[in-house]
Amino acid sequence: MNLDRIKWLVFFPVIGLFWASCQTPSVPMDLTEANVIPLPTSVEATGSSFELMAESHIVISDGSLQSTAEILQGILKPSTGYSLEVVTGIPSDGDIYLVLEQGDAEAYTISINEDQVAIKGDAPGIFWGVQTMRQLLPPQIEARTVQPGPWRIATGTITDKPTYTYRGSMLDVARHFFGVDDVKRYIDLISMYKLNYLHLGLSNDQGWRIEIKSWPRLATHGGSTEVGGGEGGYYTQEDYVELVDYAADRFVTMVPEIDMPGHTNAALASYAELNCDGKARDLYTGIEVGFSTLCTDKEVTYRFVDDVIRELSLITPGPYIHIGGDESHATPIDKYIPFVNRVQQIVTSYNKKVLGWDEIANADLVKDAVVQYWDRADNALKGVEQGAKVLMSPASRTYLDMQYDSTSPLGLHWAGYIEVDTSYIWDPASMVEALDQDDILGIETPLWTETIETMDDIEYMVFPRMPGIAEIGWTPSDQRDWEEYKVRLGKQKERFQIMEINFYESATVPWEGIEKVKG
Ligand code: IFG
Repeated sequence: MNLDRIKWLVFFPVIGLFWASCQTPSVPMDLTEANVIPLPTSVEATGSSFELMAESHIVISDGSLQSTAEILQGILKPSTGYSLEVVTGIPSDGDIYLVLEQGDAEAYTISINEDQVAIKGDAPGIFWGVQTMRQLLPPQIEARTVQPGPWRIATGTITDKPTYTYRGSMLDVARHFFGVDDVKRYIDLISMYKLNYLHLGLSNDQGWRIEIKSWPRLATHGGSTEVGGGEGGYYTQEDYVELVDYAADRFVTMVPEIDMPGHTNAALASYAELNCDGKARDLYTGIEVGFSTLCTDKEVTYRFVDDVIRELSLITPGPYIHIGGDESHATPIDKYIPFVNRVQQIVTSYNKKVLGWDEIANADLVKDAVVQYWDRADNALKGVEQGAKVLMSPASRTYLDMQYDSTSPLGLHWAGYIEVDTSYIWDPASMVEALDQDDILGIETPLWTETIETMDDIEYMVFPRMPGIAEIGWTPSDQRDWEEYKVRLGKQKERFQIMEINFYESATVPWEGIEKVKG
């Protein structure tokens, strides 16, 4: 047999097989088989595919979409190697088209045909549509180095909008301090799953984390340590504004918390006059709660609160200031109530809305106050009786500082062990008797950091439970089912691995993806 025939019979098929094996596994060409989290409201497939090409552009219908287009370009360019120039105007074949249209808040549609992907909606809706689109592409799209294509998306139409308008995460940066870059990554991760509020726990017994120019020792002294005695840290107001802007570009609204009158040892250690006995407290590096209180009898306390709330309001464009109010066991209730009432007046005097842990419902709530249910359902109901909305953060379902199970190396378990299924199988609108969906502003998943010290620790606790809680905030409960969701979650494994997310590989999830090299 001559050489030619051998080539045809052996060489080319081998090359062909090799070439095929190098191809990015193409996503299923059935759009309804896409594994998007949160589950979109409706998906219709037309059974063909769109392919992103080197000549593709990102076309925007309005200059206000420039930032979203550049964030999309930042996702696609490193892994495809395509320049994906952002231009304003009319799209050509092969382009991604972002079209600003007024409609339901945060709603979007993605229309995919063989020639174009068009994402239409209001500004946040388009950003959420971009998060959905990145999940329609192969997981390799998340790589930061050029991967082999092709980059195909199944054709069809996705129509989507959120159930709750407030879908948040709370990051406690007081027990352990996390720098600007860690918080930016956290914002990247929560916005990928359409969470739109970041509640930062800026002060607590163990640390004060935000510069207040009129009370400088709060940060310089109160921010100088943390749980375990580490060096702590704090955000200058410039750092904080950088985080607010970074979050805003991803349609995440910042909610700063100054916890009071309890959980205030860092402030009490920084300024003697804030203590009833006039003696500054020692800095505290333990994890007890409920032992501290501002001196509610002294006028200087309210000047302090006013200065703090004023400076914070000036650098917080979002509607809420969180005043804490939890676990004030060292503040007699007859002093707690007038204190919370005065603090609420201070917040509203700076045109901000009050958000507070559920204990604040024992005070006289101002208009538009929001009660964050974490512990006492009766407090949540007291809030509703006063006309407040409830932000659902039941500790037994949403506290991601809870261990997954008794073997988890990180976390606490006072609210119980919270495995991935436990954090998903519940409905905010039926969690508390007599608390209906109309009473609920939304959902928020707190991560307290007594035992959490690094970004890897954060990711271990937040992945994979946070995507499921994000789905609870976004997808109607009658469209949610754990047996179906866990399969979609399992298929996110490759994406987590490529993004180097340090996720917990829970046994409750049927994981699919690159086998982790043990060792
Ligand atoms: N409860 C405290 C938090 C934190 C948490 C740890 C609230 C509102 C226990 N208050 O949760 O400061 O210590 O799981």
